[in-house]
Amino acid sequence: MRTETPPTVRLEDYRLSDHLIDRVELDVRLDPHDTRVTATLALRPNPAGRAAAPLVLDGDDLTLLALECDGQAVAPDAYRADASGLTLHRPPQRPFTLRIETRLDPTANTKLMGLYRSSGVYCTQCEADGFRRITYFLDRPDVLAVYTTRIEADRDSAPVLLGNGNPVEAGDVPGTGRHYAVWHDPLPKPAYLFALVGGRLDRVAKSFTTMEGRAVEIAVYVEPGKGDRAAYALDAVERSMAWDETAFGRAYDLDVFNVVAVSDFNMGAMENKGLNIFNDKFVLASPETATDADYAAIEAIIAHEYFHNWSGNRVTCRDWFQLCLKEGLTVFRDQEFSSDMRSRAVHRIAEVRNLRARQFVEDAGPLAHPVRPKQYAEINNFYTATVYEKGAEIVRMLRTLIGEPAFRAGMDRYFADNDGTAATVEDFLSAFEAVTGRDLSSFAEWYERPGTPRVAVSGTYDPAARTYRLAFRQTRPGAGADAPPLVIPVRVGLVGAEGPLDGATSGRVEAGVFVLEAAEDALTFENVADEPVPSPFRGFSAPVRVESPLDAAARLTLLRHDPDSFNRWEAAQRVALGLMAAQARGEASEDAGADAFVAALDAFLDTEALRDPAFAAQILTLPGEGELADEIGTDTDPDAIFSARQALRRRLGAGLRERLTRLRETLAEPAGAAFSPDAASAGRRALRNAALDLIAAADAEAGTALAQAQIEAATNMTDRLAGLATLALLPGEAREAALTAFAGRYADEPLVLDKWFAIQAMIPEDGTVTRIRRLQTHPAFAMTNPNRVRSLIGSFSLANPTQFNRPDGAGFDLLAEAVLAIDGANPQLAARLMTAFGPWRRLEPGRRAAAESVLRRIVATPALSRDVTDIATRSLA
Ligand code: 0A1
Ligand code: ZN
Repeated sequence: MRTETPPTVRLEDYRLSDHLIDRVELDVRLDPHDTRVTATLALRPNPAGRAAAPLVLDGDDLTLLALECDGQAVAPDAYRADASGLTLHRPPQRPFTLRIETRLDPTANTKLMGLYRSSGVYCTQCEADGFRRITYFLDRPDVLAVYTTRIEADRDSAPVLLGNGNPVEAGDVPGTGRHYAVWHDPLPKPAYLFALVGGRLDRVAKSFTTMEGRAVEIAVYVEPGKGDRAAYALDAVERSMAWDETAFGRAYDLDVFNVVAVSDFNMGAMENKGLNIFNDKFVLASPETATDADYAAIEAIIAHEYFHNWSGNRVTCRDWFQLCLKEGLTVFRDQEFSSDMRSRAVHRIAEVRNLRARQFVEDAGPLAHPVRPKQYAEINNFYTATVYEKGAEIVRMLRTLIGEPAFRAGMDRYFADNDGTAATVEDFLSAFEAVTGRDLSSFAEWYERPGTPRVAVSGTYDPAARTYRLAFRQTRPGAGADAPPLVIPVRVGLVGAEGPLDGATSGRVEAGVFVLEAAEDALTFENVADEPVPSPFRGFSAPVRVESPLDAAARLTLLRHDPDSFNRWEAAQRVALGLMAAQARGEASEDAGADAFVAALDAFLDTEALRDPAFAAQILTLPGEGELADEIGTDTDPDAIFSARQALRRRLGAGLRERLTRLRETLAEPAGAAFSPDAASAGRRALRNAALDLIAAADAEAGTALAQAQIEAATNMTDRLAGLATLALLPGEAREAALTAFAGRYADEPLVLDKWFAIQAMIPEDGTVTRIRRLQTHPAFAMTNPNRVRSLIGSFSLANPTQFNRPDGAGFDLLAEAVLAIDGANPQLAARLMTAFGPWRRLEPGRRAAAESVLRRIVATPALSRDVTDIATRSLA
C-alpha cells in the first residue's frame, strides 16, 4: 500500500496523451489465483502530442511476465516496469505493436477494482482507474480504442463468458476442460468501460427491436436459482431502451445488451459497453424480498446505466474533471425516465429530498467542491452527490432556461458533434449555444464553484396600483468573494386566498419563468387584486436555498392552493421545519402554530389523500433530522433535534389519529390481491405506512399492535418492513421478537438481512452501539461485503444522528474502527464510510471536539490508503 502523499492532479495541467492506442486484443485466461492476461496493443505517436516522448503506461499491482515490441522481446535497458507502471524509454516514432503479458490473482483482489471474484464469479470494475490493474495501459478516458477480447476459463466453474460488444466465436479448448469466447466491440471506447464476466449464472432474456430495426437480445444474468427475481430488471431495460428512443432519439447500437448482477460491488452499477455490471441489490426483486423503494431504485439504476450508452459511452469524458458531463447528464436522464414511468410530482419531491439530504450537506461542509472539480488527490472520491445530483440540476436548469424544444435540439447537436470522442463541459454547452444562439458563458459559472447559493425573496403589495413587487437577492456562501452572480431560473407565480392568481402578469416572466442574472433584481406583477402569496422556485427550478419571510399562514395558503405540487409540499415542509427548529433551539413552544399545521394537514387529507396517496404520503413525511440540522446550521445538538422531530410527529399522530386510522382501512389491499410494484399501488402502501408511523409516534401501544398485525398479515416486503421499522422505534419485547422472527424467516437472504441490519443500526437509543458490535459478529455479516458494511455501519453513521454523534464519542469510535478495519482490503469502501464525518463542524462544541479527535487519530494511522487519507485530511482542513 502507498503511504507517500499522493500527487494532486489538476485540471489546468491537462495535456493530450503523447501516444494513442487504436486497437486492443486481450487474451484473458481466467484462473482463481493465476490469471494470465496478454494484451496486444496497436499504438502510435499522437500527432498532436510531444514528439519522441517516452511511452508511459499506467499499472497498479501488476506483475509483468513478458514484453515484446513488434514481435521482438524488448531489451531490459529499453524499458522499466514495476507494479505501478511500465515505461518504454524510446518507443518507435511510427505505429507499433506492444505485446504485454501479466499475471493476476483475482481471488486476492479485495479492492473490487480491476479483475476480481464475487461469490466465485469472475468480474471486473474499471472505472475510474481499474483497467491498469489488468494490464499496463494508457488508462485515461481520452484514449479510445477498439477492443477484441478472448476469455478462457474452466467450463464447469465458468460456463458463462461475457465481454464487451458482440459475441464472435466460442468453443472448447480440447483436452483441458476449458472453453473460450471471443467478443468484439466495434465502437472505440476508453479503458474504464472495459468489462468481462466469467461464472456460473442463470440467464433471463428477451429481444427488442430498435427504431432503426436492429434486433437486440437483452439478457440479465443472476446467481443460479434467482432467475425469477430478474424479471423486473429485464423489463426495466426494455422500457429504458424504448424511452431513450422517444425522449432523446437514441437507439442502442450492438446486437446484445447484457446485465450481470454480482454480490460484491463498491457502487451501484457500472455502464461498461454492452455489459453492465450491477450490485445485485439493484437487480434482484420479488414481492417477498424487495420493497417499493427497491423496485423504484432498480428501475432508475437500470435506466441510468443504459442511458450512459449515449451519455458516457458514445460520448465520453476527456478527463475525470469532466465527470459531471456524463454523470450529471445521465442522472438528469434517469430522473426524467422515472418521472415518466411514475408520478412526476412525487418523483421531483424525492429528487429534492435526496439532494438536500446529501448534496446540500456536502456543499456546506469540508468536502464541498465544484460540480467540475479543479483538482483531486483520488478520483474515486469524486463520485459525489455534487457531481451527480447537482450536476443533474444544472442540466435541468439549462432546459428550463432555453425551453424543451431547444433543449432537445441541443442534445441532438451534442451527440452528433461529439459521437466517438471524449468531450468537455464546454463541448456540451457549445452545442446549446449553437442551436439557440445564446451565450451560455455566465451560466457555465454553475460548474465552477462550490456552495449552495441563497436567494432571498421578498414581496411588497401596492393595493392602490394593484401591483406586487417581488425582489430577489442572491448570495453564494463558500464560493469566494470574487464569485460572479449565477444565472438562476425562477419558476414563479402568485397565489391568492382563494386560489392561483392567473390574471396577474409580469413582462419579465416568460412561460412561467423569471431569470435572475444579477446579484439583485425585482419584478412587478400587474393586475393583482388582493395581497398575494408568492410562489417562487416552483418545481424546485434551481438548486438554491430560498430565504423568504413568509409566515406559516401564508405557507399554508400555498399548501392549499398552489397549482404547483412541489411548492405545496415545500410549503408544508417549511412550516414543519419552522416548528421543529424553534423547539430544537429551545424557543417558546408554538402550540398554536402546531395546531394550525395539524388543521391544514387534516383539510389537505380530506380532499387529496385518496386522489393522490403517494403525494399525500410525501406531505405527511416530515423533513429528516439531517435537514433540520442543516436548517439550524451551527452548534447543533442531535438529541434536541431528535426530540423536536419526535414531538411534532407525536402531535400529528394525535391530531390526525382518526383520519389516519380511517385512511389505513380505506387503503387496505383487498384480501388475496396480487402484488404490483406500480406507482399507484406503491403510493397507497406509502400512505398507509406514513399513517402507521404517525399513529405509532403518538400512541406506542396502538402502534405496536398495528405494526405487529401488519407484519403478521404482510404479503410483501414493503408492508412487512414498514411494520418492522415502526416497531424498531418502540422499545420492548414486541420489537425484539419481531426482529428475531424476521432474521429467522430470511436467514438465507443476504439482501433482506441487509434491511434487518439497517433497521437495527438506525434505532435511536443508547444501546445501539452495543447492538451493532454484536451484529458485526453475526454469521451473515462480513466486513468484506460492501452491501453488508453499508447496511450496518453506513446506516448507523448516516441515518442515526443521535447515536452516531453521541457526546461520549462512542459512535465516532465505532465508525473509525470499521474504516480502519476495512481500509487495508478495500480503500474505496472505507473512504465512502468516512464521508459520514462531513458535517462534524456544525455540531455543538462537545461533540465537535470528540469528532475532531477521532478524525485526527485516523489521519495519524500508519499505512492509511490514499482514499481515506484524502477524505480525512479534507474533512479536517
Ligand atoms: N459510472 C458508474 C459509477 C461507478 C463509478 C465507479 C465505480 O467503481 C467501483 C463503479 C461505478 C455510474 O454512474 O453508475
Ligand atoms: Zn453514472
